[in-house]
Amino acid sequence: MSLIAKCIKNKDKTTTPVWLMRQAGRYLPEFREIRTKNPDFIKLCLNKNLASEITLQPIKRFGFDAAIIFSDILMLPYGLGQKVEFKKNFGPILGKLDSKIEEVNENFFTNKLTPVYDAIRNVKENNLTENKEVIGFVGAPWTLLVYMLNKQSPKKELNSEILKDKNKIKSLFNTIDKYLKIHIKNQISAGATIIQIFDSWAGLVDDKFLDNYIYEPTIKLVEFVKSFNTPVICFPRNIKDYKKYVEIINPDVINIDYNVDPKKIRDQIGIVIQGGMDPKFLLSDKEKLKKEVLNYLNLFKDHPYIFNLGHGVLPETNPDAVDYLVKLIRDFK
Ligand code: 1CP
Repeated sequence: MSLIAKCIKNKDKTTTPVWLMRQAGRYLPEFREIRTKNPDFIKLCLNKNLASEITLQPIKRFGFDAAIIFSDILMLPYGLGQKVEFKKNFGPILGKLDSKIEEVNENFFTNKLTPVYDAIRNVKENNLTENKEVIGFVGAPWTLLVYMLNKQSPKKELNSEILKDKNKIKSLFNTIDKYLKIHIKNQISAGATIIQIFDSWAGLVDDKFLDNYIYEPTIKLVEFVKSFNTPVICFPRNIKDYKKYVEIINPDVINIDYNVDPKKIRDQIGIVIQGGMDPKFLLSDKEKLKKEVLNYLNLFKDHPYIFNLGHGVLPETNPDAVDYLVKLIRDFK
């Protein structure tokens, strides 16, 4: 049994498992080497051999307890036929959402994303992932809806007009729900042993819309994942009330961001907790990093806890700092 499975299934507290969001990515020289030769990001995600190689890079280097498949949450709009491009130093740019989306069917979608599922199969077959989890993932319905309608990161600008047409939103939520379920099912069939749902823009939703935009669409997905007997991790980044979210959604694991007080969350929430540490600590000196890591490990020593960050590893992170982080966690008694 993997350390993560012991933590989730047995609520084991004796050993803290570790993996990091964005562990496969730009802070690794071996990733940048591949990336330079593959300027089209979507094409890279659809190259099953390179995608599985990139997924395994951080496992080889650091021996993390889980491999997260190298892909992107925006593969869903791509699979639905919406144009998705990544512009250097800008982020994603999506094309117009036209009525052709209604002509998409399960075959069309699955065919477009088959290399993602093949990459999961490749990763599963590699002995590096023996006794480790293979994490498949999706964007949460709200976060995907925002990208699909806003057509760029809401960090750049969120056009409030996009949320005015309630019928359009309802119908898009239905489409997203249908294809997210297909995407989840396909990833589990290919061998994903856990599903993580990233709601990166949950923090943008006003309290009065939480039911419609966050809770209702997410509950359906969480129940769907659980129906496969597969654990589900939710990350509603910057949501104001994690306790309420957990009570309503009831995932197996909740990933917290770095703007909340981990001690308060620990005292409020009974389920397995993941993450929390500000990724910026990986940019600071060893002493500061050590103090923060030990702070999290001590806070959670009597609570089932998976070490991770409060958001993704920053591109400017030195891999030596990640090495040191993993060592601190492995040596903690
Ligand atoms: O080289 C590059 O320029 C590509 C950078 C990159 C990478 C490595 C992007 C572009 N996506 C990814 C991979 C990725 N994305 C993974 C798999 C690898 C891993 O985690 O190790 C995962 C799980 C994601 C998830 C993802 N994509 C999220 C949710 C988590 C989060 O960061 O909040 C989001 C919002 C995206 C969209 C996305 N993909 C990439 C960018 C630049 C963005 C936009 C982010 C934004 O709007 O600010």
